[in-house]
Amino acid sequence: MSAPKIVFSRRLRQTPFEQRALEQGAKAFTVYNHMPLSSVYESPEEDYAHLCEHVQVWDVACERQVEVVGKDALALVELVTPRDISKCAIGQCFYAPVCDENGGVVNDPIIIRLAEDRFWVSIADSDVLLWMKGIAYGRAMDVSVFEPDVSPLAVQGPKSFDLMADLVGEHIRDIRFFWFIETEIAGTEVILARSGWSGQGGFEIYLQDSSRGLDLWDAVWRAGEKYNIWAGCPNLIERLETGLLSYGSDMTLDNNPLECGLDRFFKLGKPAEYMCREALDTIAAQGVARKVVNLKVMDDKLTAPRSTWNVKNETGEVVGILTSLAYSPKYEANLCFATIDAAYGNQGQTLIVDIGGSGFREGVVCDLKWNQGASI
Ligand code: THG
Repeated sequence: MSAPKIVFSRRLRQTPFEQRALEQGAKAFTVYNHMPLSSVYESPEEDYAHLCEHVQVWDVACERQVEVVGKDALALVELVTPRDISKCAIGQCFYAPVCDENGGVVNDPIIIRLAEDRFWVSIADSDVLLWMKGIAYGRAMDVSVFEPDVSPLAVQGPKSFDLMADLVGEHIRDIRFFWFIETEIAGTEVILARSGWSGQGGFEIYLQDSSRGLDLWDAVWRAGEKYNIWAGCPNLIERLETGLLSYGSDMTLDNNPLECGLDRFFKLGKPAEYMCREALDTIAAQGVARKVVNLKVMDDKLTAPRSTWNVKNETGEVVGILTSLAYSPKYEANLCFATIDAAYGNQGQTLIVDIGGSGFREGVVCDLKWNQGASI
């Protein structure tokens, strides 16, 4: 049976770079913020190997922006996240969970501070625009919340620095991780940030005029030809090696940021008002009931399941579920994210993965760098 196809109708919003992604041979797409996001070009393994050695350009326009501007902009952004946004300088980006009143993770965006009273919330796959517009309206805040004509194009991989230096100038090497500059590429104004959804280093170019998407892509492409540039996309193998959680897969509204380990990006009890304050204080006082962990499964190369696989303890009791999986050539193991009862979530814990009723494999809980602790 051949795989079903995605129909590119008008309802599936078009990206400014989409034509180039298709021309470059994107073989599969997923849908993210109501937009196509490519997921494979050659094969997941070849895309991964190339990303780790060269440079790729990614159409990540689906990482939509929610612009928040006006007198109450900071207050609104503070309200929706436990991270202290008053510490985010103009020119800086903060990775910060957006949480509801129960502490549930609504999204895990990058928050970009463009001015004292102007932010972009660069979202993962959920409708943050509606959430934030609703809160602003309900509280009669003096702020405007809308989706601007902004589309990120990522340039990722070890050779991205040489490429961008050729294209924009040597000064781009001085942009610190999670900071940005304003510049021009292909005659169009862009925000150039040192960020991106891989651990291989690189940049994100925020295009601010969708009619110039192909020109921007082509300028990057031409500068990249001498560095063996490929079209690419967020890669499952690489993001598991790097430990990047994917909203909707590894965490949902049903999870709180403490059990996801996102609390390493903020400290509870910031001065500003935020709507998940009480909920997170209560969870922190009681301790989390479960944990999102890195689980390493040795033996043969497994293929990610469509539905979740159960994770069991030594007596066969279900203690969690596996949410993402990829075979890593670097670690010669299947790397997974799993949500596990807290009692079984410590580094070095061995667990049994029930691979869809067709067998069992032993897994071990690892730290963020896939170390498995002293007990193994
Ligand atoms: N770029 C932009 N927008 C985005 C993403 C992106 N929106 C959706 C999604 N990705 C948001 N999620 C993440 C998750 C992790 C990181 C970036 C975006 C990330 N994390 C690093 C880490 O965990 O080691 C560093 C975080 C830090 O030190 O602050 O890079 O990719 N525009």
